[in-house]
Amino acid sequence: MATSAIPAALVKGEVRRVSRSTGKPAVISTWSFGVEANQAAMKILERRGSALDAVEAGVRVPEGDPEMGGVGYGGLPDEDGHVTLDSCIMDSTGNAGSVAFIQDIKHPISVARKVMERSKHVMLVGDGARRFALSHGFKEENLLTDQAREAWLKWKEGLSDKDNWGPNEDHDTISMLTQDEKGNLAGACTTSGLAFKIHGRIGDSPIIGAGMFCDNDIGAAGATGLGEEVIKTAGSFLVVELMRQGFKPEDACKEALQRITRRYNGNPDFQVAYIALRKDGVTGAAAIKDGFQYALYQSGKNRLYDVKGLT
Ligand code: SD4
Repeated sequence: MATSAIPAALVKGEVRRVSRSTGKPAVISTWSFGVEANQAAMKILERRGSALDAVEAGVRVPEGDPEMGGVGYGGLPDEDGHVTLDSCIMDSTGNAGSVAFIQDIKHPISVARKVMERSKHVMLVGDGARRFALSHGFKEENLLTDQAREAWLKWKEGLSDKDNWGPNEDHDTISMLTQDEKGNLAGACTTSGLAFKIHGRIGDSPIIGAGMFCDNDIGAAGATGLGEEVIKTAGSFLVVELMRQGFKPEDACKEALQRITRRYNGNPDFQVAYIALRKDGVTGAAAIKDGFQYALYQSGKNRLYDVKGLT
């Protein structure tokens, strides 16, 4: 993990079991690939690592695995055949880093963390982000797998004008929220975004407050689904602000989704889902359509949950 900031001792070494009774530590993440990602994050937390190290380690799992849901390496390309990635990360002090429309770098989340820790900026885009990554020792790699290229060719041959936002389509974003033993929170969101999108399209995932938001006094939230709708409602920020106003995590997620569904007469034909983790360890999730799953690792159990859609 040369280009990751996670201390090696937290990745390998002796596990020190921590208290199971408080709900801390906790990891929640989107979709079924979240189960394996949670495992990696919890490994860090059990060794008393930070929420930030854990969240980075967690989302690196699907980012690096071509078989796992198409986050990062193996992600479906844009309409021109380019895999372009969006990622953001936020820590318990309110620091944030982000990269958008970055190409040829396998672990954009670690680049986002470098932007947060090694630059004065929050967000780097495109070739600038790639060059920043290369200057920090990341390797240039072809991220388009044969499987993803075949899917792209099929899409082109079909001259389809449809994207893949239907509720039953594969989803390809991991949002993850972590709480460490000290109670500190962190969040990350990383994706290859909408398949066959227009070259240059950036979704919600790298946008702080849209794809993910973390406020260490209140809680954290993360999104998946149609990014354009998440951006227009400042989705993750809204979920956290609703929790600040007293909404329970699940109710905050539902209320934030209703800001979207109201604009479509209560029945949009796309999916958006949120996950939330409150400062006291209570979690929640909601989705517009059936089919959303999230993984929660808390009190010693790592489980996948189905969420019933609101519409
Ligand atoms: C995007 N929100 O780029 C992401 C895609 C996603 O499950 O979440 N897919 O709009």
